[in-house]
Amino acid sequence: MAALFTPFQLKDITLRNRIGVSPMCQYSATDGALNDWHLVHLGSRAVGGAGLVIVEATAVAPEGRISPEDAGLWADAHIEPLARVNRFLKAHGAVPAVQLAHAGRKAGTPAPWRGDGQLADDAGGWPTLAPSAEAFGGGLDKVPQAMTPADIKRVQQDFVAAARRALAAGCEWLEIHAAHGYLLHQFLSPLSNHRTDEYGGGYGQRIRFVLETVAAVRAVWPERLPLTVRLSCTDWVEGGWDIEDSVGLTQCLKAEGVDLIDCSSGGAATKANMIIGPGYQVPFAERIRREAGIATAAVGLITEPKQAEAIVRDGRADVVLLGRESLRDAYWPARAARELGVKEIVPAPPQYARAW
Ligand code: FNR
Ligand code: 531
Repeated sequence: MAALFTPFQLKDITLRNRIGVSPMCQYSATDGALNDWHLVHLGSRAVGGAGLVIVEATAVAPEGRISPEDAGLWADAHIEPLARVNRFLKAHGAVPAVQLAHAGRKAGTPAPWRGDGQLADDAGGWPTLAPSAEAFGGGLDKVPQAMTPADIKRVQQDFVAAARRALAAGCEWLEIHAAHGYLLHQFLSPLSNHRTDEYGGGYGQRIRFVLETVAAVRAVWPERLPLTVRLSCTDWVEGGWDIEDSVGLTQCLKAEGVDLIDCSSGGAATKANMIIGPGYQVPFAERIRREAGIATAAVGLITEPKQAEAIVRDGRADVVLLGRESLRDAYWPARAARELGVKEIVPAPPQYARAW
């Protein structure tokens, strides 16, 4: 039996298999609202057999958008467009999930095909926020405002309000984005957090914002539904955030009621010594799973069925998330089932039965 196609239960939610679609910005929302593009883009991956479909980084506040066209859950008007997508995902066997995000100092950039750098405040951009008044660099040169205690409380409440909206929209799995150099990661990493108050300085202070935000979200997110966190397990920079920091944080997150860690890396600095290759981040998922005793998702250049099968079979992660491979092949799970000899596990929609 292929481990990749065994169900996975987390709290009251069961994935039909171990394959998830990694959250991927589509830069296609209108004032934060999803539309037909998202329905077809995400819906086709549920039809393709994914057990979990995670909607892209969804901004908890307008100033937290990476691009003006980011998805959002900062307003009640965002609920129904997301609910429409969730209904289709669920109807086709995938667990609907969303990733809540705030871009911090990396906010206000055009979609990759529309330009680079950061949009000027008077040209579609906006003033940005961060733990410290330090620009990311590398073309993202806007100096953010260092967040005041009031800003910190407001953004934490924005995450809580967005979680409530995600629940109202029918999401059954919630991921908090604390990776890729965005706001929560900016607080975690010593490369970006140079505060001198209780949210900065030592490790215990730098993790406070994330722990408080997660605890506040956990308090409104039903106990029966999975709450997960995506971490950049390492900054790939000497003196930056590293895997040992991630193991320690995971133990604190577990105590706050987090059910799974989604193990990514990078994004905190313009220059990082990333070692990239097939499954290059799987060791992080493996280490966190074993040392912190929590479920993990592995992501990063997972492209082949046998590769994905081995990750789950060998207990290196509980779920594998596909990013770009899923963009190349929405029906990857169905293909993987055929290649692994469990074709019957991913039933074709009746409309396609004669082809699968
Ligand atoms: C991404 N990625 C990403 N990550 C995240 O946490 N939230 C997001 O919204 C996005 N958006 C996004 C858009 C696009 C177009 C790409 C290609 C990637 C990162 C993605 O989820 C994944 O972690 C990486 O792409 C590595 O996995 P793959 O692509 O090697 O399978
Ligand atoms: C690329 C990226 C992956 C891993 C580390 C840093 C950057 N992604 C990140 C995405 C946006 C699109 C580019 C998000 O995490 C929202």
